[in-house]
Amino acid sequence: MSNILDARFLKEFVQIADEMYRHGWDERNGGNISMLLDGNELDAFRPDQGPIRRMPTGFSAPVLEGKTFLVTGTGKYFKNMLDDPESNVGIVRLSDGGRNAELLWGFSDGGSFTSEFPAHMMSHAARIGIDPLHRVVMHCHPTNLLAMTYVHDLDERLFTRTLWQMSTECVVVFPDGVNVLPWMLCGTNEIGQATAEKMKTARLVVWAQHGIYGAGRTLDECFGLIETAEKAAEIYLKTAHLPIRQTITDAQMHQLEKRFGVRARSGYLAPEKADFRKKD
Ligand code: 2HA
Ligand code: ZN
Repeated sequence: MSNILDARFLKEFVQIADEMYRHGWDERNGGNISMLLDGNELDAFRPDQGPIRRMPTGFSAPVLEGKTFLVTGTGKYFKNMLDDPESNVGIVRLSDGGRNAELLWGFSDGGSFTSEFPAHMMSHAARIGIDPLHRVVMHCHPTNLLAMTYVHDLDERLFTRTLWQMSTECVVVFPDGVNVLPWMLCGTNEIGQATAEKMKTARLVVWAQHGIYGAGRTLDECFGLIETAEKAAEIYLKTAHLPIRQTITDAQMHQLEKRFGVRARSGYLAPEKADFRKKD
């Protein structure tokens, strides 16, 4: 049996957590990550061992029955993930229709999964329904995106359009845009359900005055999504108080759609014909 600490999926997971910490997105115990393990990743590491212990989840998620996740622990610091994965991270398998999580590895100091487990698991359930290759949910507290939720309209179309205008690659990286939840109490099934609902139409969900959720097929994709949106928010905050002389127009975004083969979220850009009329 191989040592799970050598597993590529675990190394990548804690490396990304460390990168997030170094970006300043995960102060103290802020943030959490979960990644669906698609089955055979674990085969080399724990042939047929039973669960270490069983932990109630407080919700039900029948579509996740039997699915296994690598997940960060409650109260754990991203700063410490790389040095000590075994106590900061766990591998859990959902059972009893999602009502219980069986610990297969990790949380070696007696810990448990993140307090945001409902938002993570419900988001996984929502994204798997849309994209069979979906794997990763990531939550963090990026400074500029968070700051933006204090000064910008929280209307999803307006919020998305502002981010798209802040850098040419934004509409290409997140053509589905950014959904926004108003401030809600974190760690609850209610915010979990609301986040999952928002995840049905976008891979980025901002929690106003708190942070952001990202979903993706890989750790890199998910990290890159948040990184791109966060950089756009930074440019917004650097320019919002200055007189704007020019921006990226909707006509230019339509050019980007064609060049990169993406479709901006329906109704978020002015129709192309309207742009042509404006130019006449
Ligand atoms: O404690 O980020 O939302 C981790 C969090 C809660
Ligand atoms: Zn948080």
